[in-house]
Amino acid sequence: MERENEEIGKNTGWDKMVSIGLAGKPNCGKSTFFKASTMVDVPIANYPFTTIDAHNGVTHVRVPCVCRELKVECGKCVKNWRFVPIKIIDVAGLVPDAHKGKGLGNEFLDNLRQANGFIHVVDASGGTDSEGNPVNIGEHDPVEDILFLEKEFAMWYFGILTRNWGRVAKRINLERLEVHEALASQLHGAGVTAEEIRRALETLKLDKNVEKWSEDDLKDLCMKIVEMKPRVISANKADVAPEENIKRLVREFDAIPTMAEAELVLRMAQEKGLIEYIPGDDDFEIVGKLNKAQEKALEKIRSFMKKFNGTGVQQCINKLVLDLLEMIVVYPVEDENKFTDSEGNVLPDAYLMNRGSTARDLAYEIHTDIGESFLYAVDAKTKRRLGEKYELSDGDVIKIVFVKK
Ligand SMILES: Nc1nc2c(ncn2[C@@H]2O[C@H](COP(=O)(O)OP(=O)(O)OP(=O)(O)O)[C@@H](O)[C@H]2O)c(=O)[nH]1
Ligand SMILES: [Mg+2]
Repeated sequence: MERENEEIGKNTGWDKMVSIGLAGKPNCGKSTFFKASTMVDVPIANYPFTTIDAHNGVTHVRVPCVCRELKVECGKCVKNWRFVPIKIIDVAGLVPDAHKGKGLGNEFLDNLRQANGFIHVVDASGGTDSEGNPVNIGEHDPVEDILFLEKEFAMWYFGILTRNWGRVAKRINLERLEVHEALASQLHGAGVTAEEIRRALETLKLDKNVEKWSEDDLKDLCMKIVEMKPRVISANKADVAPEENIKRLVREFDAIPTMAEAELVLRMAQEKGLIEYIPGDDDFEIVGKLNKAQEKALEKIRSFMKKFNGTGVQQCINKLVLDLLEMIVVYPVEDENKFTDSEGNVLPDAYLMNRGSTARDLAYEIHTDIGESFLYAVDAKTKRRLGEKYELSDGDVIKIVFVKK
């Protein structure tokens, strides 16, 4: 797996890859989640600031492979589950007042700006305080951590916007600029898009004249912008969390109960040939010889998985990318009859695309030259010819026909 990370790092696709960030206070389990989902070795320990430098790795979204529907063998999936690569970023923990430089401060926020969305890892057990120091289980309220993280992000945006506010507001009026676009150019470095700002503005009734906005107006706007960023709450350490914490996090924040540690154990046991496990499944099979301690540990994990439908790790990733970022998977092929590339590989690639993308967008995604010389596409399932504006559906198998130079 580590080799895969290096290889992907070298090709240009790395920059274009969908990326998700792991956010949260110190000691909540971000690196455990990261290591489990990438199998990249990173330090994990029960004290704050174990992680100092950000790590990038490759994890996967799990989708049903289209080979089953097409009744072909593709050799690219695991028991008809296809794992489509995305980038995941593990960062240092965030403590209150990070935006003022406390803890490791703004560096953390900078490392996350390329992320399309976040998994906010929360210590649902309440066994660590707001700075990640161990306390008794149930002593700290995890909801506080969610609210504080959102506020930190908002204050970070606010800090950027207020830096040049007078000048920016004047320019918006003088040059009649679109407010969301002008603000997006300020917040670009923080990874905020014009669309997120536009939607945030829609929910607020701010004065048409931006020069009349108060500091509180700007703060409100920043809080709304944070709400627009796709994020999933991972209620981690659910194995030791009080029941009412889990219930509340699920009910109020749509959180996913997670046991990142279990996912890590399962992936390592799988690598050693002790078990058969497909990430995202709600069970596993023991196939190797285990000692008593291993058996006991795995049975504890199995009962967690039965209760919560899996370890929660794959569920968080899938929910963020497929439900919140609204991405679909399409399969480009060169031979629409055999579903292969030019070398005969069946369904060689699976691309994550934004819902609403067109056949031409797919052509550009494959290669700029193919996008520019696009003629038409073919739906390999029906053999129908498709125009450039055809809107892709999840699971489409598409051949692009273009002018060869
Ligand atoms: N019980 C339990 N403990 C967990 C779980 N996931 C992680 N831990 C433990 O939580 C502690 C912190 O884990 P890390 O992954 O280092 O946490 P982090 O958020 O990366 O911490 P920093 O890098 O310091 O910000 C370690 O002792 C882990 O073993 C879980 O699902 N259940
Ligand atoms: Mg860490």
